[in-house]
Amino acid sequence: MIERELQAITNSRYNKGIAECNNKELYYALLELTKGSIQSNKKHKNGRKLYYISAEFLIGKLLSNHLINLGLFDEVNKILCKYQKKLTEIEEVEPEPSLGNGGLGRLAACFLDSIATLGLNADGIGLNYHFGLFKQEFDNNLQIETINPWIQPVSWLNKTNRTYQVVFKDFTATSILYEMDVTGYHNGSNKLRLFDIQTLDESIVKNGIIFDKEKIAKNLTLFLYPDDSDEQGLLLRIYQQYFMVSNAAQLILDECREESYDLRKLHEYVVIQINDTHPSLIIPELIRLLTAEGISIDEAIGIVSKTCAYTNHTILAEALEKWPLAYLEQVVPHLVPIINELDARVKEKYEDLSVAIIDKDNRVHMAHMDIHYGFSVNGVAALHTKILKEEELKAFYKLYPEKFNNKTNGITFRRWLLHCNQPLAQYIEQLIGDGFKTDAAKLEQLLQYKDNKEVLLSIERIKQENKAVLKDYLMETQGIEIDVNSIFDIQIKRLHEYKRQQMNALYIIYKYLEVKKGNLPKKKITMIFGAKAAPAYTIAKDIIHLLLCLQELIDHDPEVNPYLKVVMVENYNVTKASKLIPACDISEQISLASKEASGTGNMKFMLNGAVTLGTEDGANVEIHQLVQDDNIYIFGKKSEEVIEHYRKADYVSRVYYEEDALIHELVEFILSRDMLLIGEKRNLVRLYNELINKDWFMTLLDIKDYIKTKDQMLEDYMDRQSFNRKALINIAKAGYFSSDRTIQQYNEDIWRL
Ligand code: B1N
Repeated sequence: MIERELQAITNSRYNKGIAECNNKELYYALLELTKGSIQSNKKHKNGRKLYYISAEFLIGKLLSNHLINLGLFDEVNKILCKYQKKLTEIEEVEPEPSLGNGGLGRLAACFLDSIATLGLNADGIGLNYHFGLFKQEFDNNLQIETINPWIQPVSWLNKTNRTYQVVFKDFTATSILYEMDVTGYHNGSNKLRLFDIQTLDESIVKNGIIFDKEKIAKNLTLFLYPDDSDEQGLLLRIYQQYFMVSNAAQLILDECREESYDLRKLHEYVVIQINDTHPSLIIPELIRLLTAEGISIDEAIGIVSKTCAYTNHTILAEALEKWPLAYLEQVVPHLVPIINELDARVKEKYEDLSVAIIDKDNRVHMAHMDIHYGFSVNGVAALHTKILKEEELKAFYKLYPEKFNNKTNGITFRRWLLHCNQPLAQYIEQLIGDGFKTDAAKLEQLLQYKDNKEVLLSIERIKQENKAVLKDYLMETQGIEIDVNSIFDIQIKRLHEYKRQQMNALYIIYKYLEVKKGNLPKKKITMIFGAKAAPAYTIAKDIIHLLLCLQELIDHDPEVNPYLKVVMVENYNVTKASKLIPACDISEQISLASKEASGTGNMKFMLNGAVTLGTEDGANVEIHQLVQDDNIYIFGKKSEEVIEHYRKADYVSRVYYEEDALIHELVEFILSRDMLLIGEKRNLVRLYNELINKDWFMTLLDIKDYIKTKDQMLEDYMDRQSFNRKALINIAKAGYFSSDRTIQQYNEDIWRL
């Protein structure tokens, strides 16, 4: 049946049979076939509807995702096999939309998958960035940014007729709405709705990612969060945010009108989840639009406050948005009176100025607006929510204890197990049946095999198979040769000092020096990194430089390269994650305790049988509780202690550097003769000084414990059976981190759809 359909498509498109088509032609044929098979969810026409608004949806490639969800994956694979074609090769043709930076955007994508799977009535709303996040290239051991065009004439995007006017101070933009289907696992579909500006001009981008930041009408949806280090960058970000939420608000009210809903009862029909503060301007915008309908400002504020819910994703001060009122005056002056009114009401009610929306420097605290004028505030892991309540948002928790709740993040097992690790998924099915595919908690049934030698050996063999696949992939894509008989230690995530890739780099230096001294590891270690640094984040780029230099140094050192290999994967993205994660032995989750709100890579690794090496931070804390001490490697200072250091401002990295001989040696190595021969002096010196004089994220505080714990882990790895047992227990306990569970909790506690 499917075969005939595919045959018909290739015939009409290319005048060829399946056998004669190349991978590109087959990709477009499969795209057409898949699109034609998607059915929308009409079940909930009259229920409450969720709008999940987010500046980012890091959806990854979609072909296999849809095929799995539609139940067509196995059949299509078989058909292709018959014609000696491979889906994995066809997938290479599909461009990856990079509509997200990292965890926050990927979370939104996992949520859409689970929302559709659970049959909930919901849409995602965001922006259609033409070049998404930049593409990363390495040149001379430095990161270079180029554009990542992903939109093609034929794609998963569908153009609609919907268009709105969005009024800015200096011009009025006309929008156009694109939509993508979001399929649920064996259950209908929802929509991801991406707004674009009609006047966009891709040709204004020159030299990498440089473009004229003042031509808003031409640049508005070119990039996701462009460089925000200068004033024009910040202004552009406000333009983008308002464009997104004004479109969203108009769309939401239109859909209510189409159903003849009473806008005074908006909250009965609509719930809006504000994903971090990027969409927060929806609050004043909705109030503005409701008052334009003749509703009083009092009532409008009341309605909106019952409709909006806010998720916080970070406590990092620099990521908490505070817009200068003067900027808002420049871009959206019509919102300013409303924001002033919202602030005045807060100031009238509460004496504590720390909860004000507009501070004494005339900056608008977006999160404060969300908390006062939304009905729910949630953190994304137990520890993170605790810190919000007890530290960062303590004053607000006192005012509104009932609004605060935790929703520990999750990941979709369709992409992060069924698709990325088919050998493991099939083996699990063989052992415990396929119930885990719809009820992730059933993975616990694997525990009955935790001492079964044969099963443990099979788990090891599957990992080995996945390592071989990764080896071929790295050879093909980057010409890098890795040894499948080494331990794969992987740290993949955005580059940020709080995530402490620099600490891992110091470990590499430590191992390098150990080998030089003749202390050889029992087994070769392959340290793999993938990370993009924000174009304006100098120190992050210096850390990439350090890693690339270490890679080169070790590659060219025959004394060391039999024992140690460093690989920096270029342009790390969702596609690369799905190749790296199934091959991993050691999952690096080493952020400074209290700083990583949750992490979701940690969950993906665990699900694929990697063992975590991590601090008591974010969701690592919950992983630790689930797998217990024997099946995770925890090190470093706890969040209370870290927070205490910040409170007292008593952490001085130089003391660690001066008083500990090993730390001294590792840091000095950055400026060693060998390193300066390979790297750029300016970058290495800057990083060296940062570590000694600032080290805001306390690398030197935890480095010794990190080295000790990692070495213990490498030692324990040698007992294959016992390490495989840890892997199995991690897989078995990963069920809790299914985003289906997370979404069920959002629905029960917040959305009530
Ligand atoms: O959100 C993820 C968490 O798992 C991570 O721990 C957290 O770091 C991440 C400004 C952010 N928090 N904040 C952002 C993204 C883009 C931007 O422009 C902030 N990303 C996170 C999912 O909860």
